Amino acid sequence: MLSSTKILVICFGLASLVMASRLSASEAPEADAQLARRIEWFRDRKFGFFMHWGAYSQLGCIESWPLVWADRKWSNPSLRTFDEMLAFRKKYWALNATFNPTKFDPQSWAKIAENAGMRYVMFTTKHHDGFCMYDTKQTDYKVTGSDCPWSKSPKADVARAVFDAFRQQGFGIGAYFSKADWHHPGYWDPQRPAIDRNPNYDTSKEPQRWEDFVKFTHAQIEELMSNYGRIDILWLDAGQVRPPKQDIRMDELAAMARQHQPHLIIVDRTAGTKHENYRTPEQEVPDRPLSYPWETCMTMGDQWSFKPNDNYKSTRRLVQLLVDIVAKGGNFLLNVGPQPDGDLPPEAVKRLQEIGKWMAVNGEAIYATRPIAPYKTGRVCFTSKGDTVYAIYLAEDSRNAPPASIALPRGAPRPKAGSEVHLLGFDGAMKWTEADGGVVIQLPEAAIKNPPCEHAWVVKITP
Ligand code: FHN
Repeated sequence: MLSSTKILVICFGLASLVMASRLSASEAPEADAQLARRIEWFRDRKFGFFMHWGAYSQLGCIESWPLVWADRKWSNPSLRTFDEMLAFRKKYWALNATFNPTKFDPQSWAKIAENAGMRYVMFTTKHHDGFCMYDTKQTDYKVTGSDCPWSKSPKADVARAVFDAFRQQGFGIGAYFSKADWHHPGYWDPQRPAIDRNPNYDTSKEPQRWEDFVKFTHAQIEELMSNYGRIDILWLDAGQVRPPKQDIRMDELAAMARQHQPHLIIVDRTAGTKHENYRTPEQEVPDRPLSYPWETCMTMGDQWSFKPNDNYKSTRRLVQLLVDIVAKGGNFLLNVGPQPDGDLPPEAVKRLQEIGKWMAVNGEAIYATRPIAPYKTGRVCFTSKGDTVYAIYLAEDSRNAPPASIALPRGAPRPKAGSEVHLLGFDGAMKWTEADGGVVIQLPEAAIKNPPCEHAWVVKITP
């Protein structure tokens, strides 16, 4: 009789293969197998560092969206007239002429992220505003452009500096790229009013204008796939860019990208096509495990880009989010917006350091684990690695030490005669007793008096 866990693992495996086959049905079977392997690589990494960094960081405003008249209520609420919008756009488009992050030190970013327990990075090579944080030959609106003060720096090609520094620390490398580009005349024609996030002309009536934009986009992706070393994930944002009105020819783009990067994971977000190799719930955690690979992307503060005095989530909240997501089989892509001077905000760094303390004790319950039913019961989340099970108790807000005991109810994974039961970060086996079809695990007095970590405590059950 197959246990519910084994049934789930088989279902997930089949779902992944279905996803892989849907992903690349038109390619050779080995391409499907390669992608399935890469998805498992991704799922093992669990915890990623997302950074939204661009010329907009100088304003401390939301990234790109303050440019959009139809979205001004949430992105630029002080605007009253379209003339004010045009004046704001003039100021925003000129931010490239003052971007000069003299404290930019990607090696220190990579060290901070590594110490936090993060294992892959996702960096904004170009957001919707079209400002390129890499040395593209397709436009002068770029950080290496002669009108940008930072272009004089040896680290002017910011994306290269970030990718090289994080790759040196053993990180997976993710390139965020916006398919929409509000600075390009093939998307927003500067001769016509731009009202919303979409092209401001009828692409079916001006096919050559749209074709110029498609070619520009493919050329930029080809630069990123050819000139920046090994890229593991191409994360394409701006889901409105899709057929029929905004057909960017994803089949062609994906085939080209994989010619340069054969192992590439492509995330054509919200497209629902074979080019969405994993799904990306944003600012939310699904309430149950999903039958396909997924990653929650979430801001540490209120917004993706740098915001002065941002309202960062507590370390306890962030640790417990990570546990909740991983127990449901997902990855956690946590975003911090670097400051315009190139430093990471100190309050964000403090949280990353504290998360790192927790991961140093409990990382084995996170990395390369897979879900196990019932995933979460009460305050206990479960992860598994082979026959080993981790029961992770999430501290109540008022609690700063492990509880005297942890109950694993009937049906939850449990120790059996001969199992070893340990608290991660604390030497010595723990005692457990049968209770109502489940078990109650007693925590040692010494561990309660001197907890191995804060925020969540991990019971490791080895058969
Ligand atoms: O519009 C973008 C937004 O600015 C940000 O980049 C997020 C990050 O996932 N993606 C889009 C909104 O879904």
